Amino acid sequence: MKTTFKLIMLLLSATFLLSSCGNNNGKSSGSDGALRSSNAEKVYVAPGEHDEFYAFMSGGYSGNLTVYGLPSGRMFKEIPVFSQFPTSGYGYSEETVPMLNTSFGFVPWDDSHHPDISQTNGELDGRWIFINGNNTPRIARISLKTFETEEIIEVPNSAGNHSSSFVTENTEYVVAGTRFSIPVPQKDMPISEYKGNFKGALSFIKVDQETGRMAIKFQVLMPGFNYDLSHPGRNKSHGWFFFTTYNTEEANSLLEVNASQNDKDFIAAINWKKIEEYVNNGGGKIMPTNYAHNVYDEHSHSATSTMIKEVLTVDPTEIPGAVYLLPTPKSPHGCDVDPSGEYIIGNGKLSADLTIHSFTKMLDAIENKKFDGDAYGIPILNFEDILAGTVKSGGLGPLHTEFDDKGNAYTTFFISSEVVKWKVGTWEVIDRKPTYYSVGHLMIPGGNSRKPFGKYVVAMNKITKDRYLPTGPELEHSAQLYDITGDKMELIYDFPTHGEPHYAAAIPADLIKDNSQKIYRLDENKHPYAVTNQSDAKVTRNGNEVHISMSMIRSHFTPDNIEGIKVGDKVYFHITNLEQDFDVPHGFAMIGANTSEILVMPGQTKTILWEPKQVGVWPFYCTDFCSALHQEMQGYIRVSPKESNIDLSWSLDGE
Ligand code: K7E
Ligand code: CUA
Repeated sequence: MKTTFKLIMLLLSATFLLSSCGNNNGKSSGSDGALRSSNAEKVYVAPGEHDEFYAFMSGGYSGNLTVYGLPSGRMFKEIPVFSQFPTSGYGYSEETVPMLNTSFGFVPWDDSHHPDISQTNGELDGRWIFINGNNTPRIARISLKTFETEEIIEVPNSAGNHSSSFVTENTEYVVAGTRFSIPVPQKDMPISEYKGNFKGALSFIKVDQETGRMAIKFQVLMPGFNYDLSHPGRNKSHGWFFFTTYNTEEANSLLEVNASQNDKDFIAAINWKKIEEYVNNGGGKIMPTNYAHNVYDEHSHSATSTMIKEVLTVDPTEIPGAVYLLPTPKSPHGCDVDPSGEYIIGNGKLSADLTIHSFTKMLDAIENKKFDGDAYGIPILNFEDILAGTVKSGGLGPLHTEFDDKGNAYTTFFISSEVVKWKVGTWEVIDRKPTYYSVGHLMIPGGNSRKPFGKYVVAMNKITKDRYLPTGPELEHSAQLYDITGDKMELIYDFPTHGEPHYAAAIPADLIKDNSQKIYRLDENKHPYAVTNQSDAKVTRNGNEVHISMSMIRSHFTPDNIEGIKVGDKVYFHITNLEQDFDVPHGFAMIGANTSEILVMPGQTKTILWEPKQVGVWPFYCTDFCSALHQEMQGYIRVSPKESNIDLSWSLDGE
């Protein structure tokens, strides 16, 4: 790094130090080192240079996924997933409306918590990223080539799709577990009869290795607990999946008291390979149901939604050896598996300690049939038989754990607001650092795989308060970046995040950036209304439906004058961007349209519906500043009364 830059950073940080004197709310003591110039260098990515990692942060109640660079904390993109997004027209354009179809109809929002990047042999492979929709249970798959949502599958028999979406180590499955148990199938019954009658469905969704297409292979119908989080076994425990449960009391009211009665709840260990074998041999029961499967095609630039009418369910008690319950104190939240696959960590959120189960001991106990009773026919193992160790941390409210590549684990503590670093195997606490404030998940690039990249940990905090300039009562959440290359963690940066990121997933940029798509090729455009040559632009009428096949290029629309439209028409603008250069989108906006604008990428076709309500001559324009003559990129539509007999006509420059 240039010495002048070092000098500037030194001066800057010195002023920073001075100006924060007496105004540090005890949050920036010298010991955390965050104000040292060497730390400024660690996060500084010079103009024109690129970050080392992509970080994908769940959008929480924004329903989307945001992309950041690490270490800079710069936000690159918001990828619309479950929510309508006027920035691109996602969920407004005719082509993308089907993506948000569900068995409840069009649902333009969700609550997304846990992104997970596809893996091969337990290592991140950069093909896709999956994320869950919590509220109206759905799983989405996003291409890491186009950074667009390619597929959304609804999950039937589920409610509060929270222990989702995590992938097995060759992306054989993406797994989705229900948080709320419900009647399966749904029916009208008294809520007070919950206990013993509701079920918790754990869904195993098969992923096609070529196309990424998802299909629900089977659902395991578990007892009516709450299934909170999950993680796959890996390495030696590949073939198993682990789910934390709470409310094993099966309370249906005032859960804060009634679901905290049992000293221990469970981690459910699911041998999915065994169940897969069982269903491949004809096991399981087909249940009628109804759920949406929505797929976006990158060549027709269009999505289709198909309703699927049945799902294969399995009763775990009918498959010997398929499911066991591991007692875990105390209302566990996070459920994490170390890179070796040997240790399963339960973060009892009402406990101070972490419980670590041993996979080897679990298998021994199963083999020797050392059970401590059962729950609805599912064997419960003995806590002591499977315990690998306990981390006595002294923290409060453990939530989530991630791993580095040096045999360390990092756990967040919500109540005591800190990240605690501990040694896997000896369970000793090595370091602890405060977070500002009240951390939920944390994330290490690849920290949920066989091969973590242990350079940074990102803490995702729930409370922001005084970390940034105030923006009224509503503040964005705050992420904090720690350098974890040394023995002690060092807080090096804060950056605001959008929505409420719960979990995140990050990957070295090298595994993605060279595959990133730059344009859509016009010669591959299969959209039925595509105009690949501007002389093909046309307007057709079919009753009161008018289809305008329009093209756009710097800096005009073809056509840009259209007459013969009438009040009461349904006017579809199908617009193709003829550009074939990277990063030259054009937008399209029509006065009075009850949708959003659309942003059309080079080579792409998008459609927006406009229903003219008033007679007159109405303008449209390009929304993206695309050239020096962007303001000239406009046109007019003449709208005549319903009964008028003006013929359809269209032109560009009188032609
Ligand atoms: Cu802990 Cu939804 Cu993973 Cu939030 S969850 S923190
Ligand atoms: Cu095209 Cu502005």
